[in-house]
Amino acid sequence: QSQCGIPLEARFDCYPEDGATKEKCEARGCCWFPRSAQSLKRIKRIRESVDVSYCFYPKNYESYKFVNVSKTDFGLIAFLKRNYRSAYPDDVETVKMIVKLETEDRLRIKILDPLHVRYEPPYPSVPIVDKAPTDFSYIFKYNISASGFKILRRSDEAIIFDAMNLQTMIFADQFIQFSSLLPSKNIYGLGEHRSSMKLSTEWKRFTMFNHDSIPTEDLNLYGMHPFYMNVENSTKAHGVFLLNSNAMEVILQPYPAITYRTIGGILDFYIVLGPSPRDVVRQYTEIIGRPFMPPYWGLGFHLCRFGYKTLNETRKVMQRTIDAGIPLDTQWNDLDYMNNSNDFTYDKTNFKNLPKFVEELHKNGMHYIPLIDPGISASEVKGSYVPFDKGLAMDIFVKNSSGLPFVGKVWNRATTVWPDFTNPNSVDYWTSMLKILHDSVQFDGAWIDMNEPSNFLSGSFDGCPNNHLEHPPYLPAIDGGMLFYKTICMSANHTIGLHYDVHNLYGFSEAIITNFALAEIRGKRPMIISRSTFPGHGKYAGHWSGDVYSKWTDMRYSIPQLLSFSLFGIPLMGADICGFNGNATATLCNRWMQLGAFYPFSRNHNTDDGIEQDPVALGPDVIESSKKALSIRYSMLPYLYTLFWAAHTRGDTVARPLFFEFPNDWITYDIDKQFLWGSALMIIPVLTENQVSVSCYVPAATWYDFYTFKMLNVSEGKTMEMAAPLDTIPLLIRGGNIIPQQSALQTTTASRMTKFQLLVATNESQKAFGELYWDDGDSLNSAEERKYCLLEFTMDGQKLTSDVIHWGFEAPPNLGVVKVLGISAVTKVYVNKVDQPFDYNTINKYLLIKDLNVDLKKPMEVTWTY
Ligand code: MIG
Repeated sequence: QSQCGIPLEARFDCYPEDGATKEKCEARGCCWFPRSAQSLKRIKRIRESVDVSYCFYPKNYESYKFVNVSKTDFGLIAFLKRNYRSAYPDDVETVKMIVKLETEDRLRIKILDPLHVRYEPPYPSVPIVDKAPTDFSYIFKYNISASGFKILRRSDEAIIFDAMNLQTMIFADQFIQFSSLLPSKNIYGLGEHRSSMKLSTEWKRFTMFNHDSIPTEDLNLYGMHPFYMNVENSTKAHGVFLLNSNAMEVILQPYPAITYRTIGGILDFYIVLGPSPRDVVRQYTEIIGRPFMPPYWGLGFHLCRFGYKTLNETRKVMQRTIDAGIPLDTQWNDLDYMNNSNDFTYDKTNFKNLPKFVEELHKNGMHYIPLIDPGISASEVKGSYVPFDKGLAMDIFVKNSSGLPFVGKVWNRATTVWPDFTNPNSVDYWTSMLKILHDSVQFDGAWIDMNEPSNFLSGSFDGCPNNHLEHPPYLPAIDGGMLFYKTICMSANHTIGLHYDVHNLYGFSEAIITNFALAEIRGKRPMIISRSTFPGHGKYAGHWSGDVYSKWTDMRYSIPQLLSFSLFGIPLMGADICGFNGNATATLCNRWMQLGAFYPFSRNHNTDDGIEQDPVALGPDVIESSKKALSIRYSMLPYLYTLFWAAHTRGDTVARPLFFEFPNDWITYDIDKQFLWGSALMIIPVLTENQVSVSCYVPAATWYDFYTFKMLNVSEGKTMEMAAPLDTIPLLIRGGNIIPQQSALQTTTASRMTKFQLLVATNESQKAFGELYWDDGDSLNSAEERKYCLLEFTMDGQKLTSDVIHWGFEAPPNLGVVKVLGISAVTKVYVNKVDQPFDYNTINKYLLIKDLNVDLKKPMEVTWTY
């Protein structure tokens, strides 16, 4: 009994399934302490949430203990043996632990079955390290007479991962459990979920099993990201990634501690040491792959809806948007364009002139993206539908356990089959299918939906076989209460493994193949937005947050969602602006268009059974704020594009939580109603109805109001009320940054031809810095092949200069305007030593130099006197 005296917050659940009793608990060798009737009621009410378990592991519970440890060049290899059985079938008696100190800032700990090959995801393709590092920012500690290990940060000896007592570790065939104590409650990540950005440690369960469901708190959603970042009490940050693709749940409890439960594969942890949040994301994307470079036009505004029904309707909505002067780059179509909802076809009646329409878009510098579903109809007349016939001939479809194509149902297809994107021939298959459509409709990107994969049936027409894969001994708390709920059977087969193991990789594998196919077909940069995701996805595609409601709360939660995907290395992200399900009101859409103008991926889209919600449909107020906010976006595109380049090449984030820039200000750790673009722009959206001001937190720095350029000198972080008239989203520029801008025109194609402007926001020491990355916006591998220009801008005292770091591509437009904020009254200005007329605003204290025409190829210099 003395072994059971454990404080509540440190109790690890020994009976995660339903139906625990004293007898069953003690049979597991665990402690039984029922709690009051009241807490019992609470547990019942919140079904999906967990609580302190009645049944928990005692202090001396020994699962695996070291039997042998040998040092290697890279770390060590150990064997651990289990003393007695767990409650789950097929315990692995002896496990092997490989500790590899991979780089100065990264170590990898793999725990596996030395005698049997178990499933390991083939992608993301992680770096192979063959040179042992000589210096480490961490210490790996173990105690051979005990069982586990600890990882410490070398600089301050902070314990960042403490599994010293592998008390709760279980390694059975279909149940693997692992717990660790964590250094602080500042935990972020663990997607895809709807939650605040900083995750709750109040016995919170995060289930990961890719699933098509309306984003709801506590549900497993479209993607899986078993990665978290933790900011320690010292303000240093580290990250932990568990590379495993099986259905999983992760529990956070108040100690704070984490418990992973996965029902297959192996344990393969990557731990990165930061120490800044920015370093953590860089180190994480070094493992999983850096984000792809989107085409320039992909950063424009996108218009879409389900239910246009005809091309005329599509054209009408697009045209009224353009006529209203709202910037727009890309028109989308949902299922409507297809013939009978069949991929790679178009409706020759209602979308008769689709090929011509797309040609016209191109002539106007615009682009077109259609929806593509992975499910292929298996019920067309034989010989009439190439995607099915050819897929059969190429043996490309996912197979059921009897070796025939697995059959389910999606849309009005009587029967549906799914390509296996892990089949090496799927590249050829998918490329030739996309090409069939592209030969007539020259689309520019792909919107890949339903790739969880989503199925209208649970399994096939007769369900799924009754076996241990479909009904594992432990079921993580997934929506629908069974693994094959609204998806493919777990015992279906893919080239690289069972659906049981690869389910969570389906969307990711489709994104990879679609990326290859589009590059091949178009010879240009692919623009892909996918609903389902997995670590490494950002290297190939972006993401949108699925079927959110047209509600204020959904708009509010889109921000933590966006910021979490920044952490996951998927910066090209956004929610359906104005919401997908339900009907948007004008007041909601007014504010959502303003916020959505600052989603890295900015698209208005909604369901076929909602009212129209394109900005014009909702009236003059929405038109005005859309125009205003999107014009700001378009004027900022050179900056946004440069941020994407920094993400692509350095692993930086684009949309950024405040704590990335202000890690020493702990108040920022909880902030997820405002966010930043890079280091320079703070976005403060209005998230409640009928408000014309918004309360926000402004960390200590020099800031400038975006609209007036008035300086806000914040010496200590504080909460402030910002005016937010209906047509305005509050924005602040942070001193110390130089932002390259252009004029906002109707499309990005037109905007990118306009002269550059530099917005110089001076900091307290009269300094500022900025970069401009510029390429043709659409070629493959521009960054890799050095077909770009890279400029650096530096302001120091009374001087602003530009440096040409690389000039490898046709010139960017000349510089036309320079604004310098936050300086004293100027008496004279020289541009490249030539006297220059200027304006100085004495009220808001900024310098404005207009009508310049400076070639950026040569270093430039602007100086002034006071
Ligand atoms: O609702 O293709 O999330 O954006 O409009 C099920 C129709 C299928 C789900 C996507 C949504 C899209 C819709 N699709």
